[in-house]
Amino acid sequence: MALVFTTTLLSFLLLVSSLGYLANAKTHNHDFVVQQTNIKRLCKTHNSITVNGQFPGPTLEVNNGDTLVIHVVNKARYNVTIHWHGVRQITTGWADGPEFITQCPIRPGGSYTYRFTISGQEGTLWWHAHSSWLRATVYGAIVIHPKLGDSYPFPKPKRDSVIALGEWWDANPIDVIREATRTGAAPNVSDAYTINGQPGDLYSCSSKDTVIVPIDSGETNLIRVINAALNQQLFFTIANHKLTVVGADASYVKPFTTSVLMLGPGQTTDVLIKADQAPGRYYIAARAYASAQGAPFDNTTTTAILEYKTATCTAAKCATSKPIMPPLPAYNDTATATAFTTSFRSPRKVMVPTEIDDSLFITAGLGINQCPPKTRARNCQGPNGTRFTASMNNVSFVLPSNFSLLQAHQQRVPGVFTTDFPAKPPVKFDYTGNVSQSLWQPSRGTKVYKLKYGARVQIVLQGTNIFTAENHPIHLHGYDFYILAEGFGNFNPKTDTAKFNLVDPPLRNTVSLPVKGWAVIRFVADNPGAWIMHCHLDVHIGWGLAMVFLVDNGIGPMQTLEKPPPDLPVC
Ligand SMILES: *[C@@H]1O[C@H](CO)[C@@H](O)[C@H](O)[C@H]1NC(C)=O
Ligand SMILES: *[C@@H]1O[C@H](CO)[C@@H](O)[C@H](O)[C@H]1NC(C)=O
Ligand SMILES: *[C@@H]1O[C@H](CO)[C@@H](O)[C@H](O)[C@H]1NC(C)=O
Ligand SMILES: *[C@@H]1O[C@H](CO)[C@@H](O)[C@H](O)[C@H]1NC(C)=O
Ligand SMILES: *[C@@H]1O[C@H](CO)[C@@H](O)[C@H](O)[C@H]1NC(C)=O
Ligand SMILES: *[C@@H]1O[C@H](CO)[C@@H](O)[C@H](O)[C@H]1NC(C)=O
Ligand SMILES: *[C@@H]1O[C@H](CO)[C@@H](O)[C@H](O)[C@H]1NC(C)=O
Ligand SMILES: *[C@@H]1O[C@H](CO)[C@@H](O)[C@H](O)[C@H]1NC(C)=O
Ligand SMILES: [Cu+2]
Repeated sequence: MALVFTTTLLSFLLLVSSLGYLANAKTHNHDFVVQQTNIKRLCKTHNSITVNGQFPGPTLEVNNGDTLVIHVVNKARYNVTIHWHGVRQITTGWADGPEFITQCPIRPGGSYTYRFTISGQEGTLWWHAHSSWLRATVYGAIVIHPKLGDSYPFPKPKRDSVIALGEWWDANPIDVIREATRTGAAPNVSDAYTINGQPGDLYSCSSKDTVIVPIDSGETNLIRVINAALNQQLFFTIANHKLTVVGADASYVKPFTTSVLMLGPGQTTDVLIKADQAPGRYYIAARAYASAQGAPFDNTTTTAILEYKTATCTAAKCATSKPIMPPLPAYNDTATATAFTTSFRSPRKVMVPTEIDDSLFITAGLGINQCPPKTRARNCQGPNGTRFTASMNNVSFVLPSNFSLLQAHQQRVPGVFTTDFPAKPPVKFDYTGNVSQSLWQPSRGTKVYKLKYGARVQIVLQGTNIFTAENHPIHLHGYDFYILAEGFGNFNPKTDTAKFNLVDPPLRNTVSLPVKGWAVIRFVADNPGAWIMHCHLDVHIGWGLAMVFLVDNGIGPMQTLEKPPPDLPVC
């Protein structure tokens, strides 16, 4: 009797509290009009693609638990889709956004409404176009505050600022990628990096628009850093100020203090900054972490200004002073990048899957395709008359063109993909040694790896030295994963398994795969759908550095992919 009473009371209390929670959760409606907009940067005006004429696009500000309904209208001349980077999209896979994976593109003149709920995520995420190179100008922040009534796991910051790092071409980015696709060569590198869309004082015609980040003496502020650059890992620092990292990819982390951050494209890092310096102006700066030896990269530096708004620091005294410039690590400073990426821990002990159902070993790296005889030389401008490519487990991923993978999966359309993505490399070799050129040419395919609902998955990601080794920011859609360990050289199960952090590993959606190294991640496949895992350098995804997990439905509506929305774009 007593037990029955207790459980009834308990479920009543649970019902009341979940109703209370539902009452607090809000639905935010937004219209995103993708359109051409004149934007002047580096002394020249370009007709760029933006959302609502804004660059960067609008910031979406929500509380954990809220629902977003975003009506996207495509008034531009390109196909477009929007991806909500890092949002788990549990059972709402149709709203994830990568073109030809979860939907066909929204064609010029078309529209699509994305509906999804933010659940259990707090911190900073972002949204961006997931079609060709449109995300160069089509991106914005997603700021997720704690649920109403909940607090941050640190004292409430006085101010909250977003810093989105971007990459600017003094050209149409779509022309840049189309030219590279035609020639087979690497695409032109960018001409500037940007902070909230502005290159800053070190570039021509830019100083008058340099972004100012306000701070007042004594206060502690939250800065949400997003790497929205297309193709470049970036170091980030603020002159004379320590940064206390408190979150990444919309999960809190055990706080640690550093003077420099390194973010791969796709990653976010939330930091607290205390105004404990003499009132004045301090540069916020970012420039490349370029891990590939000898490859060209944009070696410029973007800046914004951290400006004290103190009474004693009036316009006359401070606002005209030259900001202090911080030192930045050398472009190839892998030691600093590694010291940073290995400092992350979850705030407390977490439930890491210990038994594994699907154990994968996936190589990730570049390749080159020999040009078949009779191919025109102008289409073979890669190294020594080849074309650049890239692969995972020697499969260079090819996007379908007549169905999205999720549609093909759901409607059982044959001939769109095969389910034979290999769980291990087809050939074992010294991945980080001097790789024989006979192994440099991957095969092509639209191959997926099937997972049962609830499967516990481990992936050893292994970088290769094929053509050139480099750091790859590997991003998984639909999931956050624990990063158990990372290291250099070839992963060795005999010695490296002992290094796994099974206690408090960080939870991320993008892992920085070390140059000539490996990383191990684990997740539970508790979200049905078609989820792409890819390098977040757009130049590499275009070359095929991607694969897709197809995750089955489980039991009941909470474990089943919703029906496709009626306005889902079809090919
Ligand atoms: C790429 O760079 C080359 C060399 O500077 C230039 O001639 C070409 O026009 C650029 N391509 C695009 C699409 O901007
Ligand atoms: C950037 O690279 C160019 C050549 O591409 C070189 O002339 C210049 O000195 C480099 N700048 C820096 C700051 O390294
Ligand atoms: C980094 O680059 C400098 C020259 O710019 C070179 O002397 C040094 O050996 C490089 N370090 C590494 C680790 O590649
Ligand atoms: C290109 O050719 C040169 C000379 O034959 C050779 O030394 C080099 O290894 C080749 N590079 C590639 C990427 O094939
Ligand atoms: C979709 O495209 C693939 C590859 O071009 C082709 O093999 C398949 O038959 C097409 N499927 C349908 C239903 O048109
Ligand atoms: C890599 O192997 C090739 C072919 O075996 C050889 O020609 C080359 O010298 C080697 N390079 C290095 C750096 O060992
Ligand atoms: C990849 O597959 C191609 C084609 O089958 C083969 O020539 C090449 O050696 C393979 N490379 C690796 C690294 O497995
Ligand atoms: C735009 O998307 C459609 C499918 O919806 C596709 O057939 C077409 O090739 C795409 N256009 C470009 C330029 O990619
Ligand atoms: Cu990559």
